[in-house]
Amino acid sequence: MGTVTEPAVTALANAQPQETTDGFHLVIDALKLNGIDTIFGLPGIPITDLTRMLQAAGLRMISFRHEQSAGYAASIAGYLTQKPGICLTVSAPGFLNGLTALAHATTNCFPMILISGSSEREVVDLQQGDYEEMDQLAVAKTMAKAAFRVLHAEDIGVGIARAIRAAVSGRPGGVYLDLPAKLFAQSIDAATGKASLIKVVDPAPRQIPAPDAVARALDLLKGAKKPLIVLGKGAAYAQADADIASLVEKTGIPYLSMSMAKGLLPDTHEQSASAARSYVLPEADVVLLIGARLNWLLSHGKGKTWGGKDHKAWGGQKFIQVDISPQEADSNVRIDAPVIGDIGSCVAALLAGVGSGWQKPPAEWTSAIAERKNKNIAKMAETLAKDPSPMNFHSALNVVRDIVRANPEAMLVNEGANALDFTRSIVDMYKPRKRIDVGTWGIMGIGMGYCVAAAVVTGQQVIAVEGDSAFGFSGMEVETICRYNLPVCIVIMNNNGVYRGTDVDPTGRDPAPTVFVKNARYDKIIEAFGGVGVNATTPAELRRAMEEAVKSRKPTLINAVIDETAGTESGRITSLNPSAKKKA
Ligand code: ADP
Ligand code: TZD
Ligand code: MG
Repeated sequence: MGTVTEPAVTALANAQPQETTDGFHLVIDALKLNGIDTIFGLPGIPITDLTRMLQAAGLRMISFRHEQSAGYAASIAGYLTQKPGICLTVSAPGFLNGLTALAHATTNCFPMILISGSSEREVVDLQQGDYEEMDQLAVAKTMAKAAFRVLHAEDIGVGIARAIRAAVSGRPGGVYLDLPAKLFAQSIDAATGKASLIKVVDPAPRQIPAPDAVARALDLLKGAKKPLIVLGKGAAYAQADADIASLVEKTGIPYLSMSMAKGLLPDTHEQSASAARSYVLPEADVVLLIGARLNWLLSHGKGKTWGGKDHKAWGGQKFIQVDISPQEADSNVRIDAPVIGDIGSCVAALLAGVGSGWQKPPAEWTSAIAERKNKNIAKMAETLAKDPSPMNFHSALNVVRDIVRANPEAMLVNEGANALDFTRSIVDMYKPRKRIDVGTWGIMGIGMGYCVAAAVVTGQQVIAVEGDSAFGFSGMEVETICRYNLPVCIVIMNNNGVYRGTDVDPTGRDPAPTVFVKNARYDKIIEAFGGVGVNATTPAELRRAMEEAVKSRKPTLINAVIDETAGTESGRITSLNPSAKKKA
């Protein structure tokens, strides 16, 4: 600057088209800048062009048949990668279809961002009846960890940065980002646009626990006669696998893995107390919780499960809780030693305090556990060895157990009631973050979305064990699996219904609410899309089909015919089911 500005030259410069960018490109550039490489979604107004442009820009755009599956895929992608999983939907109904998954992500502490296009603000706010009109931001707020809307192209960088930080920092959760239709076409100067983008620095900052909190926890643990460690999916999420394994092994303390923490240490580990769960919970005197909440899945830390006299009474345990959320402690029972921070930092600090001279737990405790455990394992082996006709859950899952043992890198997706509970207890996991399931809500419908995400994110073989009811919630995504040619082997435990297939309508008019078409051939569904369908009526047929699926990596659906009388009402959680007292 500072030289003489000759009028003719200035005019020429002004005549040159100024380089511009628009909302579409800024959204894509902001996501790319932050290392987002995969989007799960479903196109339509106003985001159709965005989906095309994302793909053209080199991001992976995985297009689903229903937003709920896209949302579940995004949520579990977040869990597996520690980067927010992105779900992209259209307005009102598309947004609402994605919202269940957003709430699910928040509930499970998975980082996810639901990005929805929305209709014209001034029309929506005056409720003048726009195309797909809805105040999406207001609706999302109640179910998300945070919710934002961007109105101006210049703010896209900030909007996406805030969404990423909110999703992954502290306790992870679901974040909603509202992008109105008009934003996408807004054009601004390209350099201004570029300068407005933010590459988020340290999106999930470590949170170091206070040394006195760590010392308090170690003191408590040292004095324990019957210590127990409980590993939850927060521990799996944290990716501090080596330190967690060291802590368990150096202290010699028996441990339980919550469902999605299975495999953090191999389920066959000698310190695993899973096969003696009902013995260790009431007996333990000090319990170290790592990334596990004392919610319904742990009977709220009290009641008979924990040795309390009745369902409200506390047992005698003292609790140490390692968690990133300071509000989690005391949510259900007293936490004597909260250790607040990220699990990586907390476990490292505990490990440093444990050192090398740690006194292992008394042999009376560990041998009493081993005795129960061995007895239960032997009993289970007997049941698994039986070969009834038709197959039951045990004889079918004995096959799945072998296939997973032979393929420890494979991802295991699991939903249903009996199909879930039996799989959890029968199929051992060997590596961290390989088992993904119904999570905190016990939700049905995650199945095919999780399969797609697991295959896309990890590139590994996916094995899904699905109740026939559970499968129905997302079954159409079998087309998605075939379209992207993903290495997914779906095994449907077909017992003709919800829990079992034996109910009848006492009036004789309709099918009972819990039963489906008898002897349905789910394997035919995948054949419509070019996948491999197999009807398996024996463990040998199931084994052959699973081995072939894993070898070929072809999309495969196996209809495993299970005795319709084999299941129990609500699987393992029958006690939570209010049953009618009045008898007819
Ligand atoms: P589970 O269902 O396996 O018992 P929960 O979902 O109940 O596990 O608990 C997970 C816990 O882990 C949550 O309380 C959450 O705040 C915590 N958490 C998640 N990620 C981290 C992390 N990186 N560091 C510390 N705590 C975490
Ligand atoms: N809807 C949603 C979204 N989540 C739920 N958990 C349920 C309904 C209720 N539900 C369960 O809790 S398990 C289940 C339902 C409908 C299905 C059980 O039948 P299944 O499994 O065929 O999947 P089993 O092997 O027959 O028990
Ligand atoms: Mg069933």
